[in-house]
Amino acid sequence: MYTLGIDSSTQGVKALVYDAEAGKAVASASVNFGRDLPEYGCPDGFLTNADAAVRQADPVMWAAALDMVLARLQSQFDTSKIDAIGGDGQQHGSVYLNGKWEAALAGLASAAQAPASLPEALAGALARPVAPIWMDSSTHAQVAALDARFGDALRARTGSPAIERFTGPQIMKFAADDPDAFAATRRIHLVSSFICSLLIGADAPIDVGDGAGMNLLDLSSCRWDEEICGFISPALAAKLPAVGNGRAGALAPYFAKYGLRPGIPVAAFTGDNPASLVGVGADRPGVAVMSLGTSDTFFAAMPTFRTDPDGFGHVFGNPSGGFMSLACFKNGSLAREKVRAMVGCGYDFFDEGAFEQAGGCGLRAFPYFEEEITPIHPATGIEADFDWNAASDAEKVVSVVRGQILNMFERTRWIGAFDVIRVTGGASRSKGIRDTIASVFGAKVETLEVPDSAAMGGAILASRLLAYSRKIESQIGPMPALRTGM
Ligand code: XUL
Repeated sequence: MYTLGIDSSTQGVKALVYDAEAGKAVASASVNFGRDLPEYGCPDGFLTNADAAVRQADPVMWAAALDMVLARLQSQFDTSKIDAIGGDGQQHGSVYLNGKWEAALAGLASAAQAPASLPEALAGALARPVAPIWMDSSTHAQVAALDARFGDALRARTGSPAIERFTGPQIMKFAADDPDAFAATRRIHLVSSFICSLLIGADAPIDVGDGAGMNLLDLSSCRWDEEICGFISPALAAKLPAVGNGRAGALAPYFAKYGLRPGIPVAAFTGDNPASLVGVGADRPGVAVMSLGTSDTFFAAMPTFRTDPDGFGHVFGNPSGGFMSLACFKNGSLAREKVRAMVGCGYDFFDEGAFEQAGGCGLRAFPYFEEEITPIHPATGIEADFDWNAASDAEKVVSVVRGQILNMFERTRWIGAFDVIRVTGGASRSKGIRDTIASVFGAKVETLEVPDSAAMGGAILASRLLAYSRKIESQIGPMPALRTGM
């Protein structure tokens, strides 16, 4: 049984084929927005904007990347062998579709009138040409309004306080800034449910893992919170898709051009972090995961609902049932890349050499190139507690990594103490970073052979869906109950 996991992330899209019997990936393909789709003007995954708080992407680029990654996959794997599809998207980002969206989906679902490409299918169907992504922090006013109205109840109901990048405040800002375009919006999707909708040629549900990143979902009932939605806009509820995990629909005929079999089941897509939780095998309590990507995230499965008393962390749905905790640090890999460019060194030095030279220096520096979210801190550049300019290259590298990991330790104590931390994402290749994590957290650090943990999680969710529908549940453990809401 082969399943496909698709990860639509900040900087690109990955497609991974998973052999469920062997429990491993057998093929993969990727597309990088900056390198492969430069015509969309998003070298790091977002459009340049004079306002550093505004981070938006072109959703058509995500669709074009889906076409491209499936074509690439087809050139190296017999895609007709794939039996089910699952996947994920970068969290919080939102796509605004108008009245033509339904026809666009119908085109993908019809073998007769299939469009030439996904961007062609989407032509004229966007109510808003841009999609705000998780890096956006331009919604201070909306966060303040939600705080004033709901206070702690927001955290108790949705798992997070009002947060700038979360979709609810983003929708509220759009409704205020462009009421006409908001009125023309028929459907609002997350990145995950948008990609899943294209695949099934119908509106896909928003899953509980990703839906929890909106400030709109009541986690106890898994339904949209009518009061919060109504406060954001009385017109909002009708624009949201259903909430639901499990099967989203069947693969649309359009995708036959990539050798895939139309009709195979597609699981509801989730957020990249909930997908990674599944992909690294940490969807049962006991193990924490550190994902070192564009953002650095720290998360773990959580059996009982508990929120961060300091208000920086979040609770999301765990696609395997129950909840997961998460803390997200915006200055992750892009910040490390900036420091590497400042020092002018290669990965050998950044990942290991610097730590051999200055590992015990005890210095700390915090890289605030982007406005930080955990904790909230303005984009001030490097903040060091020593003379940065007089420091050696090795001290610069080591102090920044130490600063990042110490901050992570401090801000994740509410989640609990862990004996084992599984490290994933590009930067997990660095021995220096792994050793720093082990000493700061006092934990055993495990790396995984799964570099694409989110895509892997999507593929695993697809394989569970398939196994469930084939009634072999007893061989793989219980499937989470299907949860659907408004
Ligand atoms: C999580 C978050 C990021 C994005 C992109 O809250 O904002 O981790 O999911 O990876």
